[in-house]
Amino acid sequence: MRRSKGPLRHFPRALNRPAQMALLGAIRKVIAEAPLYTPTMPRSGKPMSVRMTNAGPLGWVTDKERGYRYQAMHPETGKPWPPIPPMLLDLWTECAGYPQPPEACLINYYAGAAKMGLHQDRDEQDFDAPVLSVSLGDTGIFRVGGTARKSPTQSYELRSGDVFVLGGTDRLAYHGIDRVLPGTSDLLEEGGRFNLTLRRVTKPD
Ligand code: MD3
Ligand code: FE
Repeated sequence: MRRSKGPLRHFPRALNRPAQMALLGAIRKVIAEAPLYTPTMPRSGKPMSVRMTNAGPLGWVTDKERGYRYQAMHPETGKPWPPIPPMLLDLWTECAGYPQPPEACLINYYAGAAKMGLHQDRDEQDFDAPVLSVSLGDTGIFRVGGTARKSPTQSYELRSGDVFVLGGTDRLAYHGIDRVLPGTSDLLEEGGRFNLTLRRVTKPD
């Protein structure tokens, strides 16, 4: 059994269908300005199977030469990231329990066999702030462990409209997406899964 030192909170179907459709519309507008791109791993240059973009003052990016980092510009267009959709800022206010607004919204898109290996999110300066995740589209099999790579893990199905908040010591838990179950949602006409994560990056002073 995994021991959660918490708080890790799952809000199944926090967003109803109309809210999911509205959020999807907002995300499509972000992607029209800041297209999904294929990130590459530091040093190896191996492409990730997940495509990404961001909204907000800062965005998480990675490439072979400069590795994992936050930056204000899209790596391919050189333009600033579009603003975080107001719906997501409202969701943060309701669910995150953190006084400052998020600075980054990472948008992950999983098509086909895309997955994300077990990792920790530690490119932020502020680990006191939680990470808030929203899933849209096909169900993702999410695995979360402890703060050591070898800790036992627990799996959750992240369905369309689910909100997950990771705070406290779980903020540094290893986690990943084993796979996405095709045909489990009709929200996206093209199929696949979007995951949006809202994050603080800098330490508030
Ligand atoms: C647990 N994304 O973008 S979201 C990521 O579904 C990422 O795309 C996954 O892991 C996805 O870094 C999982 C749920 C999540 C997000 C952040 C976390 C779980 C987390 C941070 C710490 C611990
Ligand atoms: Fe992560």
